[in-house]
Amino acid sequence: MSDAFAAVDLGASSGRVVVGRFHQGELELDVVHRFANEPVRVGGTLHWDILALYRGVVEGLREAGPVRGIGIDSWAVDYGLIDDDGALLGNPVHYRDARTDGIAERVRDIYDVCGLQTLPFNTVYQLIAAEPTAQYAAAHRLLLIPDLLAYWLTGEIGAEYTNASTTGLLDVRTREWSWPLISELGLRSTVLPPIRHPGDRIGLYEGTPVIAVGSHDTASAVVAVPADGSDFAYISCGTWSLVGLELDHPVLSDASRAANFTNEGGVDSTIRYLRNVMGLWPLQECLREWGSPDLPALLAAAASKPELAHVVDLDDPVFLPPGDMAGRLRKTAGLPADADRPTVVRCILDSLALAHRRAVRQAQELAGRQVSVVHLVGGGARNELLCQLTADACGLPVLAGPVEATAIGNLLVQARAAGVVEGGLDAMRALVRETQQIVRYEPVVSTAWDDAATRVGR
Ligand code: ADP
Ligand code: LRH
Repeated sequence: MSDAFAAVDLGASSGRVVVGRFHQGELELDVVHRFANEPVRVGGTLHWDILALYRGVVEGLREAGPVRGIGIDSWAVDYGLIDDDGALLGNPVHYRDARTDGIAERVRDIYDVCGLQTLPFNTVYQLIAAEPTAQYAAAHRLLLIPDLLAYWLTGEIGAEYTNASTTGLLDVRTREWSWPLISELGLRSTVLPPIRHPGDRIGLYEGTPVIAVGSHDTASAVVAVPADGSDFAYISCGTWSLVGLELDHPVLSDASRAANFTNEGGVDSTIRYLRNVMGLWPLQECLREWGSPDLPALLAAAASKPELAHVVDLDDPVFLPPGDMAGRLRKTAGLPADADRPTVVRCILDSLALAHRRAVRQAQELAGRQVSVVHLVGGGARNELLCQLTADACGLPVLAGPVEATAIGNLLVQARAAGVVEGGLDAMRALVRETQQIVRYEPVVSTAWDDAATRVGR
């Protein structure tokens, strides 16, 4: 088994189990299992297919063979409720479901407590939506998605800190559940399990230790940003683009609140100061509608379209829910109904690069920090056009990769807990730099990006 560990990484678009082997300063990755993550609409509500995901996890762990540890991460904010017997109450609801529409507007501003960007689907708003239901009344515990899967594997209950920091119910200063806020909102404190931290041992699955990692996928991705030093911005680019900086302390100023920047908890007591940008979700949705055409061919065709001819403000919540994405884009961008697919794709990528630029600039202003490079990790690092456009838009070099940063961050935290890797974030990042492929994109500076920013009014 040598020094092998298994990372279970569930993204909103797919799941995978990755085995990482650490040997004499090398890290060899093997994606042993990939599986689809396909939400299901039942009775008007959009759900995750949690049992299909669990099957993918178990099959992947079987493929992984003997390992020294297992770590689980997934997208944030969503949860399952279990009853007194430990049985799951209903299928976890997808954060893009409409049940939280209008809830955030009804609740007092809680930025001073949790330091989070107001997103309609933050757990706190989902719980307020669920509060009148029989299911919530019957709930014994709330388990965030990675904690639910870890519970099924080990029988142990807990709430991993980095993911708990996305709920809106954690106090950003004390890093504990905010009991006063929970009671003020009329939520039941007993459903929230004790907090555990990356590196803690959760329990055993068939004799193998399950280790808490940065179970929020973005927290694990940030661990594996191959930065040298601290003057970098990161973009964790997949279904979402999480764009920001790594800080020692939260920024809770009025300007930060107004710009809707978030202070999420990171590995090793860092703060992930970032903004959720719509990411590759609009592209994913268009591809789904179009019957999954070949992506590289479509991107090549989009690359030959004129730059910045059509841009939209991708942060507009109109793009949040699933369905008829190309139609919404054409309408917002003022594109003719018969605009071809490469034109729509080009509009998405130009607009995404513009949104990246805005968030990178705002993060620096709000945190009072200057960066010299932008690291782009996740599936988006495979999109050469997007990486180049992001460099051009930001006027900064983009270092793209690793694609599987989240799984690598997950593996590194486990390996460190087992004593196989030593040191802090700097040491872990040096290992990523030395062992993974990273591509550099130099910016082509142009005032066209300033004009485009003016056109979308941001
Ligand atoms: P998540 O973790 O949110 O599910 P990923 O980090 O796996 O997302 O990234 C998925 C995205 O990666 C897809 O939406 C797609 O746009 C991009 N991607 C995947 N493969 C390619 C490819 N061959 N070329 C360009 N982009 C790709
Ligand atoms: C990315 C992510 C992001 C959250 C969103 C719900 O996968 O975890 O950090 O805001 O999903």
